[in-house]
Parts: sequence; C-alpha cells; structure tokens
Amino acid sequence: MSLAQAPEELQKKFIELGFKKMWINKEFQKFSKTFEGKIDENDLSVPTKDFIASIGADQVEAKVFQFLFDGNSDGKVAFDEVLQAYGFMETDDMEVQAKLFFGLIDKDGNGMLSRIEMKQFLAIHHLNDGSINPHYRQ
Ligand SMILES: [Ca+2]
Ligand SMILES: [Ca+2]
Repeated sequence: MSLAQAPEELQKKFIELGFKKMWINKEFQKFSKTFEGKIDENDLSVPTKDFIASIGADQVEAKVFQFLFDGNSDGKVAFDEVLQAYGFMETDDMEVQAKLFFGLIDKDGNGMLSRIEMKQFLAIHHLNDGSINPHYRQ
C-alpha cells in the first residue's frame, strides 16, 4: 500500500500549527518514496538507523539527528516526528517551535512530561553535548 497523502489527523494537527497542507504532503511523499517497503504501516515509522543513514550524516551529526528526529528515543522515526523536526527547523514562530519540541519529548503524547520522559530527555541531551563528567576524569 502506498499512501499519496499524509493521514488526516496529522494534516489537521500541523495545519493547526500554521503549516501548509502542501508542505505536509510534500514531506510525506518524500518520506514514503525514500522508505518504500520499509515503513511500518501501523505508526508510519522506520528504524532510526535507516532514517539517519538516508540523510547521510557523519557520526557526530548522527547523534544530533537521532535526538532531533527520534526525540522519544524508541528507536523508530515516525512520520509525525519527521514533521515535527522539519517543522521545528522551518518555522520562525517561537510558540510553534516550543510546541513541536515538546511533542518530540512527550513520548506517550499525553501532553505532559512525566519524570521518566524528562529523565530520558536529559540523558540524551547529556550524551549529545559530548562533555565528560569532571568527576570521572583522571
Ligand atoms: Ca521515535
Ligand atoms: Ca507524556
């Protein structure tokens, strides 16, 4: 099955945030073309490593992209996350950026950040800044 358009609810969600329907569907077509036959149709996701490989990132970039596109760190990049990440880079509206960023780290999508979600976010963030905890340094 190949879908020509992004699912209705996703379109609605991003149109409400101020994005154009055309942009949403263009991104969707790119996504479904790039990962044809690899997309898990239950949640429109692909394995994070495949996604990262497709943008040809080096090792350092890969970590950043992993954080950006798989904010909930479940090892999969869902199309929802792709839109959130690209939308985040696309918009200059701070309020929309904040919402998208929040959506990326709200793993269960219940609109609240639990202690666990917060911990995951901080853990990933700490991994990505490349610094070594001075307590462990000899
Ligand atoms: Ca994910
Ligand atoms: Ca949550």
